[in-house]
Amino acid sequence: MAELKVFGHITPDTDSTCAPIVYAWFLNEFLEVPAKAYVTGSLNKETAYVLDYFEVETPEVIKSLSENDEVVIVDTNNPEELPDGIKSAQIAEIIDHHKLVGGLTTESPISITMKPLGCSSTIVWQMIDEYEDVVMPASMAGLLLAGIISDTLKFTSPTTTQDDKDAAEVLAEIAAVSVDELAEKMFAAKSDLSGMSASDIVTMDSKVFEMSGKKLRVSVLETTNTEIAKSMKDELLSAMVSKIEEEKSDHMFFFIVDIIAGNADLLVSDTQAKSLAEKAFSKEFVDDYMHLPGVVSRKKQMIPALEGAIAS
Ligand SMILES: [Mn+2]
Repeated sequence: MAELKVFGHITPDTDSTCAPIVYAWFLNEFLEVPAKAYVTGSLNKETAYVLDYFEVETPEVIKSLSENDEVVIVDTNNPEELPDGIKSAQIAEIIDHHKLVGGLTTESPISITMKPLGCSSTIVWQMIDEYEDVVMPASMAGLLLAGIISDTLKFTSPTTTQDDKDAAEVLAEIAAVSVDELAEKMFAAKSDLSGMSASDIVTMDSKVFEMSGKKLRVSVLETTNTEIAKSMKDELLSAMVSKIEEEKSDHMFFFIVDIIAGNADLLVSDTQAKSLAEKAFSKEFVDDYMHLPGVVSRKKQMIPALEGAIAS
């Protein structure tokens, strides 16, 4: 049997890096299925910090797939967010916590585990936890815990479920780490923008959505220090304009999320995007920023609001 390639979405984050690493470990060690984890691009600072902290090697980068590849997809089910060639590869399994968007097909039945939880790492933990004899090393538990802390913003995002909290509690015990301490270090790493260009910042955590025939790029910067990013307004705006021109998308939305305060400041690429945002959130822009108290989740808050506005 060919070695399964296990990976997450493009522009990898902590969940989409850690959940595949742990799932590949589990396939190898306990199901005796040869598997190897990959990442789909370079890691952000938070994820790099987490791998370093738990002394886990950074997986090899995978950019394209062929029909000979057997793959396990984690943390997305969207072909647009997967490496080139995904439609010709043999999909063996999907594990995800995003809405089903369609587009992927298989020749035979496969395992799909999708749950409306705060992150894929929680699902991977639950799948492993079904096997009573699994002994998880501290480092693997630590990676899953980091995935949960990252995706749920330490349980403050509205996407957080009780399952995520329960999993985190057990995983923290196995990993022998404090959730608060690990979260603090991860968020500090995430907030370090040194060495990053405005273009890096506006595309680091970024997804494209098709809505009512329009292509919207929606980016998020989660940080404990919003002032650093906000002070780069002019550079950020021109990086956003260049990005949509280059890829021919219609509008770009960039949410600077304050992890501590639990709110966002929104910057948009153009005037049409401005009116769309005003309709979506019933707020006004002040000095190019729209302040959005309580808004932190792209999946549960930003996208539904924009979809509602664009459809009406
Ligand atoms: Mn995730």
